[in-house]
Amino acid sequence: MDLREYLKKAKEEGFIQEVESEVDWRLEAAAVSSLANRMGLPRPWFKKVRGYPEGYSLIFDPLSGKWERPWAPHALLLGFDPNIPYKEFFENVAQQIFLGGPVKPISISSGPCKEIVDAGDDANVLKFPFPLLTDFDGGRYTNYNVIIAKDPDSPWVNWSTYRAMIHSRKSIGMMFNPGQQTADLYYYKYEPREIDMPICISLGSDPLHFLASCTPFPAAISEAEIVGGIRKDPVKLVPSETSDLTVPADSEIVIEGVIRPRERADEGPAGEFFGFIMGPRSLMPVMRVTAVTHRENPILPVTNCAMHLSDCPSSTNFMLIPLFGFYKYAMGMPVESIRVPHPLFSCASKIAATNATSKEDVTWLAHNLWMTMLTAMSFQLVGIVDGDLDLTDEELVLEELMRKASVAEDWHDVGRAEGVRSWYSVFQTPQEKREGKPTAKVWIDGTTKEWDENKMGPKRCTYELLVPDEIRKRIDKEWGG
Ligand SMILES: Cc1cc2nc3c(=O)[nH]c(=O)nc-3n(C[C@H](O)[C@H](O)[C@H](O)COP(=O)(O)O)c2cc1C
Ligand SMILES: [Mn+2]
Repeated sequence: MDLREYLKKAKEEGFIQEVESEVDWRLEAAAVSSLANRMGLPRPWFKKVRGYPEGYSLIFDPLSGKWERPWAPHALLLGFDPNIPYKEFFENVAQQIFLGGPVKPISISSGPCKEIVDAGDDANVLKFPFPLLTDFDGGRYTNYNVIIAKDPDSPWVNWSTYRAMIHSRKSIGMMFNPGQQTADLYYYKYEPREIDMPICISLGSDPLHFLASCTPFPAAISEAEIVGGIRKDPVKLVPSETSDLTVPADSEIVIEGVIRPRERADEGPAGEFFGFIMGPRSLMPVMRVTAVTHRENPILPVTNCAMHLSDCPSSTNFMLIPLFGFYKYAMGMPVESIRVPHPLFSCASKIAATNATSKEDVTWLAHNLWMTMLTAMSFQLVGIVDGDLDLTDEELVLEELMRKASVAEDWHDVGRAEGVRSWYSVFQTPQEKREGKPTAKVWIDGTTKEWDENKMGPKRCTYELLVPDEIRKRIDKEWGG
């Protein structure tokens, strides 16, 4: 499925709406999209951007949907009924990844992304309406991207999503954080060897490419092969114009270039999905643009991540799918479902449902849930609840965590003394980071495995349980229930 096909379906489902009135890429487009994010309204697809030709459009957060069911657009994208229950969707995709196996991409000679080719002097990224998202941002950004780079020592091609700031027609500041895979290919391989790193930014191919690119799969795993496995259909790649890299044939826009050794320029700050402006402005590697290719009437995707329900928290939730599959299918852990319940906590919290029956198993699961870089860096709460709980019932989940768990027994401090102190530790201000203040993280055991109903009464107070049948019937009749 390409972006256009998805947008057509998403429009029918009410996830997006076309906006014909002209909008300014300077803050105005993002402001309108913020309101749509806040209210869970269809996300705007701006068809006319000031100063840009007819047909150059800008789509915000195409995969966010409504607050109650933010996974529905993902389900639509993957060919499920968008009304599919969360747990079923989640489990299905995990099975496709872990039981279906990877499918290698295929190379074809050309595709829609080559409809217009601008190389050399003609290459100009300002041809596209990259928006200025917040009043604090250091520049115009691309963040809804698939960044393609190759390991110089093996056939591995990595796809990743990093924010990148447009400097000028042919220069882009890449946010390369050490520890991230393409960043590491540059810092540990290309730069020490004093060679240029070829790089491509693909924008607006199948949105599943984006979801795979922002999911932290292990090094040497090909995101393109994962996508092929989920789709049961190989990704189609075409050669880039100026390097050996291949790019998704269905991309709306491809920006090609190189990152030279020892070159740095400004990047940041930018509004981030943790809910604050992440800076400071710092020196980051620079992509020198060598070519730009695109479809006729290119659609530029972007996420407005600093506030509310954007594609950032929804993709963060997607990232848990392979983790869940790993726990369940590779390690046989008793985990039923995992969710970032963003209507409650945005990206700061992960909740897992488990049928574990011992304190040890719950602890084992909780500790494993911290063991991904993204969680260690940017989450501050892991909650564990009973396996029969529906994690999309946020009110119930919160009740379980806040009322069933004892602060003395079930709240566990993680790493207060040894907390991660990278600049990625989002719950520290820049000042606190400089001063080396520790982070605090907590996990809560909200499971009721030790709850003895004979002694303590029912575990959960529901209307159905507390109000006898005959009274309920009478209420229904007399009070119009
Ligand atoms: C919209 C968006 C923007 C992101 N920007 C960055 C970024 O600027 N730097 C970064 O290190 N990770 C960023 N991430 C997270 C990475 O995409 C994620 O960690 C992914 O695993 C990186 O790919 P890699 O594992 O192949 O390095 C972003 C994620 C999303 C959804
Ligand atoms: Mn990767």
